[in-house]
Amino acid sequence: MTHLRTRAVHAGQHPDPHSGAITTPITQSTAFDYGTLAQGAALFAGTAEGYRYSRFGNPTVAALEAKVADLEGAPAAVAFASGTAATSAVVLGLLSPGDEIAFLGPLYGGTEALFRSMGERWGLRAVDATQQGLAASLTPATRLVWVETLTNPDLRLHDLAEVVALARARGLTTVADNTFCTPCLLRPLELGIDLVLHSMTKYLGGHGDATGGVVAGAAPLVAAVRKTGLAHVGGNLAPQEAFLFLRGIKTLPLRMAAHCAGAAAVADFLAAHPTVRAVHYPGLPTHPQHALAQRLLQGGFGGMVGFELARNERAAAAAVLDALQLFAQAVSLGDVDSLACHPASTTHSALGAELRAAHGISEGFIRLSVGIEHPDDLIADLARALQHAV
Ligand code: 3LM
Repeated sequence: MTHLRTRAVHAGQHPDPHSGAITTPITQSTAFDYGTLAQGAALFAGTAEGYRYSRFGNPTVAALEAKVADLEGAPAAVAFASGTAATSAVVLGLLSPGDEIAFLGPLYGGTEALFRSMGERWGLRAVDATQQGLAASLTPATRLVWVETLTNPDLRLHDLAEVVALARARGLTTVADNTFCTPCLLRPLELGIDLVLHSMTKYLGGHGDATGGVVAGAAPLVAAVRKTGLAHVGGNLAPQEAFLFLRGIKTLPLRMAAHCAGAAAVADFLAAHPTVRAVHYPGLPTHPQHALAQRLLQGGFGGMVGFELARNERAAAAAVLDALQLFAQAVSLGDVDSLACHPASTTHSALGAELRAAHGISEGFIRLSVGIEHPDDLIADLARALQHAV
């Protein structure tokens, strides 16, 4: 299986040994019969492989972990109940009080808020390296470097080769949140990143019906994250949700192609519209990192589009968003349905006005998650709504 489209369908899937079922069954069981005391003791001592209790592992969840690991080119993966559970498992699993996380922002507002509030309460310092650059932000206490492969909400990229080179020279662990790109567009581990993370809630699931997260990378790192995130914190993914992600991922490459084509058409439309002062889409030749995007991304520039209204104020954003009919006004992203939101008052509200201003998230910024509907219908909806922007 060499092609991603084939692996998206088949990886992690084996006919059920009892029934021959092709689709991975939902193993809805809390505990597993290990038969003998000796086997139970070996499972708990970690000297035998097998299932014992679904907080530690479950066959449906394991099939999903194997599928994601395969698509990201990772030796191992561990699934969680949300992307945020995955993020906190990495932070709590790999860091100790006194350690620092250097991040290139902006990040999803919840991730940055987690680093700054929960992290700092537990003695972890979050260092925002966005302005002064990573090299100048690293200290002897830095342990982790965190980036998003396409930043939320403004669709910037980082030169991952540079990030890896800097981190490797100092023995730091790198984490790339690949939620916006998916392994269809970019596989960070191939570039030397240590751990890749997804909110599966988004493109991997793809249908807006399940919440989940995953971390993939080298086996010892994933084992540390697994132990903290599952055994200690209990953030395990439910088997029914794992089933939805297994099904969703089968069509991921097809959906991503449609998301990318739709977003490119929407970005072109917005770039020519008189009420729009800036469009953030890495596929546009005017994007400051278009050349880097061409180098890093394969097969498209993603399904997310950000834009800023010429009348750069909340009232203008509200007038446009409230007038949309086909786009749902909602947070989240990566669904087959198109979604639109106002990051300053929703996804990035927890940051506060000062940090948002530092990241350039203005009151007139609107974020679109372009679904798989026909782009002409989406553009007609935007054209109608933008009449309210003046
Ligand atoms: C959002 N983002 O609308 P969950 N990493 C990235 C993300 O965008 C997100 C997470 C992790 C949004 C969610 S806002 C209330 C809704 C790049 C989530 C966290 O824990 O599965 O939501 O993933 O931008």
